[in-house]
Amino acid sequence: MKKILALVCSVLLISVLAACSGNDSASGNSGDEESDSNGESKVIKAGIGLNQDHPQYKGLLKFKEIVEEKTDGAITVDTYHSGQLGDDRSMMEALQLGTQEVVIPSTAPVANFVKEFSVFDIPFLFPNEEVADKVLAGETAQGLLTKLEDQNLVGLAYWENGFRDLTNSKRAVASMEDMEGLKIRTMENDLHLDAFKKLGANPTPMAFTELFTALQQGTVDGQENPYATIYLQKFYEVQNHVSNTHHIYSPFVFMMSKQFYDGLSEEQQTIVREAAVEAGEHERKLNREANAKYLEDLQEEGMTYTEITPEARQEMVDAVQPVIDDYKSKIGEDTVDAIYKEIEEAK
Ligand code: TK8
Repeated sequence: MKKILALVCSVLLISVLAACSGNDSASGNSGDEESDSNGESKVIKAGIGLNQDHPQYKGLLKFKEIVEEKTDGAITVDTYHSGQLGDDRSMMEALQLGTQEVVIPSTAPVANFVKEFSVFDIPFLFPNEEVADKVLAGETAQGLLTKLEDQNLVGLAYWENGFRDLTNSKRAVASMEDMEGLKIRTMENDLHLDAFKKLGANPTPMAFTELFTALQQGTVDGQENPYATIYLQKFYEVQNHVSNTHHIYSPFVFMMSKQFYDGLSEEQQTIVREAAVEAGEHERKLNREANAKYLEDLQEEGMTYTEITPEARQEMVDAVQPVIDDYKSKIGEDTVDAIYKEIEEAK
């Protein structure tokens, strides 16, 4: 009897010891750090909200390729699309907690963490992509990337979402009048909300991960995104009308968890920073080709396309000006003035 009891106790003891050692590796952080200093591989968990067909995901695969090649596998990148890891905001919070390493959100939700990023969400700010490229490579925009460090985030590069265009299931929109009362989903950004209210719509802030279902169920009538997103996310299945409002140019911000970034060697920090920029150029090229191509495909899928006349667009520009004036101080006068100056210089 005693022998059996002793045997049972020793088996129990061994399994408890084994379980304790498993926990360490599960949390991954501390264990990895020790092993990291010994040169074992590090894993970047990178998530986006768009699906695997979108240029943003192709760009992320390019980032993976460059990082894994240049670090000889010392850093590997696990990629997740279609909001598998959450929406833009929740993924940024995961970076702050150190449970995820990379996310590439639009600037609109980023403004909830660093208010100055709302400067990029001023309606009708950029006249075209060329000017946007120059300004995003400029002093003020690059300076804003460093501001993310106050939030335990590291901004490595700007990628492109693109000019946003309005779609809806109710009626063709040729002017502000046609927008009257339309329930429009916006990103989680107060400036977007107030601008659409000024345009006469009835806006609702919502995470991208909830958008398709909300359109399908009629919770909202419409939304606004670049043509590539409208097509590749199959919004044509739940929307009937598209107009080239081009009301906002949305950049993406490629960002990394500061905790993870600070744990890298200097050489590895340079590699991930340069890879984010190079993969961003690749993404931007694919994204422009996609936005140019998919407007036609949307019409082939049965959506009606309405061209906004210069007069109708000017009416919208004038209507939102009071909102822009109001947000100048909220965003930060210096940042807004600097960006407007750089836009003039870039034209
Ligand atoms: C995807 C979003 C999306 C954005 C939006 O995560 O929320 O409408 O345009 O691209 O970042």
